[in-house]
Amino acid sequence: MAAEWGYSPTNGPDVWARLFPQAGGARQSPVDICTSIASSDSNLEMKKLTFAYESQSDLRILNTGHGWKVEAPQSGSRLEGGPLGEDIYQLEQFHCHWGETSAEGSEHTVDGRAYAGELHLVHWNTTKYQSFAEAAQHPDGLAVLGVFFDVGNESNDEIEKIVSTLSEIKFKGQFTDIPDVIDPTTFLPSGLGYWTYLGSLTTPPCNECVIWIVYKEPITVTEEQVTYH
Ligand code: B30
Ligand code: ZN
Repeated sequence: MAAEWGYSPTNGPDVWARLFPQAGGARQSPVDICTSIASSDSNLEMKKLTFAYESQSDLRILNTGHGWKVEAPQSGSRLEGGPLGEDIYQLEQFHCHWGETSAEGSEHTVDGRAYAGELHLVHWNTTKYQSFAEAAQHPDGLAVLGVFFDVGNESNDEIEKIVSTLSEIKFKGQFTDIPDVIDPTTFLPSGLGYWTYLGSLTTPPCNECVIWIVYKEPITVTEEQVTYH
């Protein structure tokens, strides 16, 4: 495989397992969510998934070489309940996946259909583990919320706060401060139904450490907000 992983035929998902053995495992993400097979679980409704997110200023945004990532360590933003048992998960970072055109880009698909993009809010289990790195070595270490992007006429104000900084971080490794205050709650759709399953990081090292929570309802962004390259 080429020196660095990516998404081309020579360094893409089909060959990741050569350098990252976990990528050959049995709980790999993303998956196609088959709505006719998905079942509802009354246990999940008994202890509702709740998030207590804090508005954040002075967040740093980074070009990772495969997208953008906003770091939110010590944010105090917490996620608990639902499929997370008794443990509390803290927001560490959020990032996005998108494609060449708005016809593709999401990682999870629903009945074979891709959305234009997918936002990931990445949390780690602070009840059981001491650090994000430690949590990523355990099957209940991380919880990632996935939110699909649908393309429409209305722009998303919170996403715009991020998109407007991207011209400053055109190259891998560059970073800048986000001048606006971000409230992660506003990234979530109004309908709070979700699918959940046990999976993995979707990129190398592909650790099988993620409790996935994927919102059924997408949020709407404009074509311009999701096709920046
Ligand atoms: S995801 O939400 O499943 N797409 C990581 C976190 C979440 C996901 C995927 C990967 C992660 O922490 N990866 C290891 C660290 N990364 C740095 C990073 O977060 O930006 C190193 C890397 O991949 O080579 Cu990209
Ligand atoms: Zn991701």
